[in-house]
Amino acid sequence: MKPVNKLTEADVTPETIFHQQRRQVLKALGLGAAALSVPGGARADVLSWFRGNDRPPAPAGRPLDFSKPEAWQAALPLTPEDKVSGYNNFYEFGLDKADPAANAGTLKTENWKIRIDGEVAKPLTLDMDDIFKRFPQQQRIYRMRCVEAWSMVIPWVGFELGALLKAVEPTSHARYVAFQTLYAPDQMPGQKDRFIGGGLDYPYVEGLRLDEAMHPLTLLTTGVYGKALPPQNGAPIRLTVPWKYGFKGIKSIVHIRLTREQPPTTWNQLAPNEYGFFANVNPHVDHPRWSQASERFIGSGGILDVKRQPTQLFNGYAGQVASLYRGLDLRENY
Ligand SMILES: Nc1nc2c(c(=O)[nH]1)N[C@H]1C(S)=C(S)[C@@H](COP(=O)(O)O)O[C@H]1N2
Ligand SMILES: [Mo]
Repeated sequence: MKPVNKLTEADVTPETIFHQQRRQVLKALGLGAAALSVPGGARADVLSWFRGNDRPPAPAGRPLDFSKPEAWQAALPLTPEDKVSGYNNFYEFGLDKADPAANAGTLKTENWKIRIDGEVAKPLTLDMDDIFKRFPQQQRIYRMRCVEAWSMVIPWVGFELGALLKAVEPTSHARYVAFQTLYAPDQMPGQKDRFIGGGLDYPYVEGLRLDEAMHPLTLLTTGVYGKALPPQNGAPIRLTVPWKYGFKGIKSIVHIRLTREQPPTTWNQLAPNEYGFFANVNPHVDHPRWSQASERFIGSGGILDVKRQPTQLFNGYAGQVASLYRGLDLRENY
């Protein structure tokens, strides 16, 4: 077990739990120790996956109304729903991939409010009814790439963050957008206990440059697989930025603030040399402790059918977003 302040995203399954589960995993895999002679983070991840797959599918959320614009229905093999909602990172509910599905039922999403303020002419507080009334929902099939080198393809339901930002009328000083997750230690055990929460500072915070936030690919997401987000995926509203590593996709948002200065972000504060502000998916810029050249695609296969595939620059969205970073050194600005 690493000291709490040295925990990083890909290295978080406590050794004790790992050793407890190890025999069970080996048995289930029908394999010897050689199968697990991979780096610690990846090994813990294999373990997590096994445990996640062992779980019943997540309870379905309420069906949503949405359109399916042709341009966004990418013809890619989808990650099955039980994996999208059974294999999660949401450290407020524990570090293991199966923990959010098991523990996030305590999240209270009724009467949710989201506040948008800061460098805007028209600050707003919206509830979810207001959101659904003002912003028509769309299904969009996006790739999702976690910094831990696994990936999914997910049919999200949501709307462009840019539409909400236009409604609040950013001032000429607005250059960044800061996001904050709910802070409610009574509902989120990881916010009360540093061991459960992995030593992150809570509330979880994230940020984008204003031009990234205004990009049409950037969504506020309210559903997945046609239904309201289950709590483990960040109910009732979370961010989806498909060309960036998954940790930018902050969950269960209560506050959006437009700012002049670049806002602090949770993973960057924990380990600035490992997790940058930009976090653009990039096969040529490795994480200090593992390669980003390829990724494990989590599809419909079993644990032995994990498909390794090349990582794509900007996660396959370079055609749409590369112009945002013209002239920027992507190695320095990771
Ligand atoms: N509040 C909060 N948001 C979060 C996280 C978290 O721990 N807490 N994990 C991030 C990470 S690392 C990833 S990969 C994605 C995972 O989203 P998913 O579980 O819906 O696939 O959520 C991101 N958003
Ligand atoms: Mo992640």
